[in-house]
Amino acid sequence: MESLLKEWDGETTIISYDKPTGAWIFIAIFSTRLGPAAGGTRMKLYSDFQSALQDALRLSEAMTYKFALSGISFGGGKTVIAIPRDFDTQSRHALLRRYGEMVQKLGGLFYTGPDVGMSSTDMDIISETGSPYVFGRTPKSGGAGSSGPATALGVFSGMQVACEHVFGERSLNGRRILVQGAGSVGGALIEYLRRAGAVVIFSDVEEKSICRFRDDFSLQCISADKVYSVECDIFAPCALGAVLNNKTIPQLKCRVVAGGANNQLAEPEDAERLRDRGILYAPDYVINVGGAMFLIGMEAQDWTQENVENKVTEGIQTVLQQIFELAAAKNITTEAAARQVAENRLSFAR
Ligand code: PPY
Repeated sequence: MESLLKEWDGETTIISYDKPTGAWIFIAIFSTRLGPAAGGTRMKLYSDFQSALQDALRLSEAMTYKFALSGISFGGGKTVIAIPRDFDTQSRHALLRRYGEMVQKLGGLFYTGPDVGMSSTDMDIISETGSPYVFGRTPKSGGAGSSGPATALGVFSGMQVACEHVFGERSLNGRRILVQGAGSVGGALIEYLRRAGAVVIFSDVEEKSICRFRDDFSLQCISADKVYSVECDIFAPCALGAVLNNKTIPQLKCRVVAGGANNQLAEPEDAERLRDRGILYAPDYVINVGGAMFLIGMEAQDWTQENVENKVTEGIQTVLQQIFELAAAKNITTEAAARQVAENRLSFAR
């Protein structure tokens, strides 16, 4: 744990052990240079304490770049709630309320919202004690609801720019696109892609999503063991993190990776592995910012749905274009280019 924290370049990490449930809570605040830190709360089972902490630290850094690149005046943070193996779901409500109290005590240093393992209903509960520092409540409770469709719109828009860069045209018509994870982001993305005339194939482990897209939409469903080796134009990871690694990258048969999941690269070297294979990678924190823009825009900036859609589309396309051009001009990876643009904006704000 000591080395993880020593090597991390962020500002503050708050670690709390929730005795009644045995859950660990990590609130990582990477940067408040552009404003109070904001980022979702992720709740899941981790193999160990270290990997939970590491997830929080890395995700909070990505949030910092995400806001810097999208022009939203927030810093980057993230919470991981690592539940124990024998977690009693009955105790979930009380745990979320205690977590809300922690957020409340931070007094506006950190704002949160949903992430993996969290729903708008969970945000309602956290908000009972954590208000007004909670984004993404249900519309019934005054929130903007699910951010999945806005994230998907951003990924869709980013794919068009990636296609222009690689194939010379923005259109996704006829492109073969593999969506990994057909949940709230992947599912909405599939709908955008189908409307644009793309040939969509997908993979998922949830029976409900498989039934919906394979049986009702007649899409080809790829089994989990083949997902990295299927031939396609674009691979869109919309589920797990670390799916781009030294095992999977050599198998890929795509020209572009562009998806909604956070932390897609297992380690920094994977950006080079992708480039060496001639695959254009749209950095995750650039292309998946639509959800955060939606929640913050609708709930804190008085944007309309139409404002959100325009800003998500234009914002992501402009920045992504700039990053692809910089990467090509300087012969660096798109990940390095994104970092340069983000760091530049961060230092400018200082
Ligand atoms: C993410 O985009 O990864 C998030 O965590 C979304 C978010 C960001 C800020 C507030 C609420 C949710």
